[in-house]
Amino acid sequence: MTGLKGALIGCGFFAINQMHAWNDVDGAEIVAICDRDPERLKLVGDQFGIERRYSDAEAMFADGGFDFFDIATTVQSHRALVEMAARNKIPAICQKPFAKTLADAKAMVEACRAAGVALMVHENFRWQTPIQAVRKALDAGAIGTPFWGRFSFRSGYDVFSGQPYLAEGERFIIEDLGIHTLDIARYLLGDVSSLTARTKRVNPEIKGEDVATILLDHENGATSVVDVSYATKLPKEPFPETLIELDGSEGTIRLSQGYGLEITNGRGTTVMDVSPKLLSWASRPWHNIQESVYAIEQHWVDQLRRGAEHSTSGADNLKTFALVEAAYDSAARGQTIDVRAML
Ligand code: NAD
Ligand code: 89V
Repeated sequence: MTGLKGALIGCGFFAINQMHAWNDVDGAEIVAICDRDPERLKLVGDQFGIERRYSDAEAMFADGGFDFFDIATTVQSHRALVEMAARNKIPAICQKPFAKTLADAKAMVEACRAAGVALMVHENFRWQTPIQAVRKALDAGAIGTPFWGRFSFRSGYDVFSGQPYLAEGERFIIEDLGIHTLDIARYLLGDVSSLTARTKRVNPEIKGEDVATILLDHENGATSVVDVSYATKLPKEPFPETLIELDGSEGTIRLSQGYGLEITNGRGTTVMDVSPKLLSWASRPWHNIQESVYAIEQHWVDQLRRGAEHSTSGADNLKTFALVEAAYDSAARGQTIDVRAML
């Protein structure tokens, strides 16, 4: 079967990972790229040998010749670009955060639904090898029915050196990183009915919050805590690991720093190494995220070919995005937010 041809827009910091991963994906290749910054366009075009280069997305669509659109720009342009894909009847992948507001995100999902094209949000953290291992253990019933969880990402890593824009927004850690942690909580413990959040800014050099603690009530009755921080200096830097604790009716799961997975139940305790692979183009400590980029891109191609829904479809991601908005709202008002009422 011939491979799918893709066009990527946004040749910035993270797109390098996306381009490397597309080279590894079975059944797809990138044939055109677009960036309004000529230096980034040249750098990525030359590095990955892409001849078709554009500074304007409309011009790229006018020339056509691609089967899907991979949006790797920052959030400001996401709605316009997803709607452009829908108008042109081209399936699209959109980086997180999906949109600036939940209302925009809903409009983007509706535009693609009405056009009959697939829309997937590049919410890659659930595709990380250690997270998949936890999901597999839960699905196998290793701890019975989970009733409590903690999803924790605490770090002192200088994330601003690679992504300087993160220091400039009114919103920071929940919108950029907590969005992944909230998605993992949903992926492992199910959808959320209400939440309560508290935030703080510790680093005086940035505008937004760099610490957040969020209490989630899941629809199935489980309770969990999502806690994220970029103001936590530890003896051994854990970036970019998500640490997990799950208690269930028949046992416990612990995913600890260094990618150790410990499962305890009536049969005793098993310990596994669930480290991600170091792909040929990857580098530590980012290899965990880089491998998940490859995994989500392969999933995009496989589901598109089957005509099946994507794990992080636009519709699915509305339920994660609502948690981000609810967390900011809860922290601002000091109240518990009814998430179901937002959807
Ligand atoms: P960046 O600023 O380095 O790159 C964005 C690029 O898009 C820039 O080169 C810019 O010139 C270009 N661009 C923006 N709007 C454009 C438009 N309308 N037309 C053409 N070009 C345009 O940003 P980044 O750090 O690469 O982040 C991009 C997105 O990826 C963000 O939404 C970010 O949150 C997300 N991200 C995701 C992960 C992950 O693990 N999923 C990791 C890092 C970043
Ligand atoms: O996923 C992200 O958007 C990145 C990082 C993992 C560094 O927070 O900003």
